[in-house]
Amino acid sequence: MTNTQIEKPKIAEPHHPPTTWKTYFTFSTDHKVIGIQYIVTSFLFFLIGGIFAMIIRGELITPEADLVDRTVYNAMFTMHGTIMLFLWTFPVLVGLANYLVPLMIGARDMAFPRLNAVAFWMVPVFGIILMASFFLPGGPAQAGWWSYPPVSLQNPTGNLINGQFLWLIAVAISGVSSIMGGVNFVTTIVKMRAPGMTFFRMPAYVWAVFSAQIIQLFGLPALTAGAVMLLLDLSIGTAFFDPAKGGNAVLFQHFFWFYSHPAVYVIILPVFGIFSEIFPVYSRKPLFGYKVVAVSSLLIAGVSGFVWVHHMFASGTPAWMRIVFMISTMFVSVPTGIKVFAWVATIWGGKLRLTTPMLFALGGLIMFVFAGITGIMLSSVPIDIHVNNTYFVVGHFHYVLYGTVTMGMFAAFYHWFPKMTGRMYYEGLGKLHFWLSFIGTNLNFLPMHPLGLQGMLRRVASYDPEYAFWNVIASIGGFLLGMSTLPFILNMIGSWVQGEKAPDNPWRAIGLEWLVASPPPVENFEEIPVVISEPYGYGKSEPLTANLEKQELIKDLN
Ligand code: HEM
Ligand SMILES: [Cu+2]
Repeated sequence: MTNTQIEKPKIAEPHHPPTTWKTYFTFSTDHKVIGIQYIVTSFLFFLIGGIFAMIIRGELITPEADLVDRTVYNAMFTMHGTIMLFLWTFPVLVGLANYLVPLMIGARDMAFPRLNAVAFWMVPVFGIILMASFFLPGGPAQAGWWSYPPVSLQNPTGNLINGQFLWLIAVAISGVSSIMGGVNFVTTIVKMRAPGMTFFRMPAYVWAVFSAQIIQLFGLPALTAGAVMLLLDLSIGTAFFDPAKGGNAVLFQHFFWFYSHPAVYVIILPVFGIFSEIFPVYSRKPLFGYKVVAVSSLLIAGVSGFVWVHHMFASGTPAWMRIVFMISTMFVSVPTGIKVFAWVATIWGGKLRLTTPMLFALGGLIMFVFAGITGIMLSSVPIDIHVNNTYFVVGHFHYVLYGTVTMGMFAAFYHWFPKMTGRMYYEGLGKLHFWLSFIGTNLNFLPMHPLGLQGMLRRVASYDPEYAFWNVIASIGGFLLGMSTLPFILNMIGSWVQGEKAPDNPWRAIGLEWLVASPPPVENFEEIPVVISEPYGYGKSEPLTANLEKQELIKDLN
């Protein structure tokens, strides 16, 4: 099929009604509406996961288990981790990619708009299924976000429909939804690019989404199959993973991590892409080493498929296998280091504008470097054997998930907010949000590293009083992070309702999405752009397209 064959029926469709707030509650097939639906839905779940985090930190502010019942504590960390990953991080990133990818490659929509809408509507469905487990006898799942058997097979109430059962159904639906998304993104990027938009003219963000979605396609079937097999073990008594019946519990860990390690790159690659878009705009310089940055995303995606056993160094894994996976894991730092170098070189000597999106991106980069260092420490077998299952690991992955991914998402929200809504956000509130988040993240998660090195285990409601000091600091940081969302919510709602009207290109950025109105019309481009140059032409006076730009505009951009 060629480009025109896919697109023709869309152009021929009759006039769409304008987008109003009601549109967001419909089965819309417009990628921009779906993008915002994903973002808003997942942000609501971010708040729920955040409330659970506050309860966890409230429990841990004293050494005794005195705030909630221990089973409630188990449910809290399990649901916190599950919601933050499956209902915040994954869907919010898919939402942003949905909004941006068609605009950035000069397409009118995704390749399969209806599939896109179905994939989105599965998110509230599995979100509600997961939350419904609070109303069952025995409450939600308690086996942690990774649901290792035999713990996850315990079923203390003896009911068929229990918290773990709903958890597994939710995760399986989430997998199906994400596979649909993967098919759609990969097809869109391969097939729907505007004339002249060659692979090496695509923004680095699109390369990152492309690489991340390829991982979804090869990895997710393993997790989804593992979840279904565990569900069968739990409900109809098969024995894939149940050691008591001759099953193999470690096999589940393979299914789980074969996807869930690459999944961290599904998460982090688009955030790397966001950094690659934001640093050039606010430094007024081209992205340093653009082609290498673009290809390194694919390389990371490739290597990510061969490192999963680093989560299983303490699962009775044979020594030779540990060494192989230790080396392959360390290799990921090569393409990743290239990117970090490229961003620093982009910022270096640039005319920096420290607006909110730039602050969030810089803060995210700093915390990513820290997370990268602790990550390399963890990839080393002797260190991991020592700190496995301690707070050191929790500290490490929160620097990734909060410090880098969530901060990167905020950078993206502020940067593309004027495009999405046609309104400007309030800079003062944005900066307040940044400083609360940056200080809160470090206060919350830095203390987890000394705690882990001293031996404090994760997933415990009570601990030895010698750990009290760092836990108090961490809880204060946690509450600060809870508060940091308030100026954000105020800013987003207030600006969307009554913010100053945004021009088409408020940041003087180069990219196809900035050549259309804010917010973009339903079909994105009245005339499909003809791309004639590489992205990030800051400081050069070449136009990006042959047909959409006015000459004065290009001069103004440099
Ligand atoms: C204010 C913000 C947050 C706080 C205070 C917080 C706190 C915590 C704590 C203390 C734990 C360990 C629980 C235990 O082992 O008993 C935990 C686990 C976890 N958190 Fe967070 N967190 C926050 C935000 C996030 C975000 C944004 C994400 C992901 C994007 C996330 C993902 C996870 C995951 C995956 C786990 C592992 C759950 C498990 O062990 O099964 N957290 N969090
Ligand atoms: Cu991993």
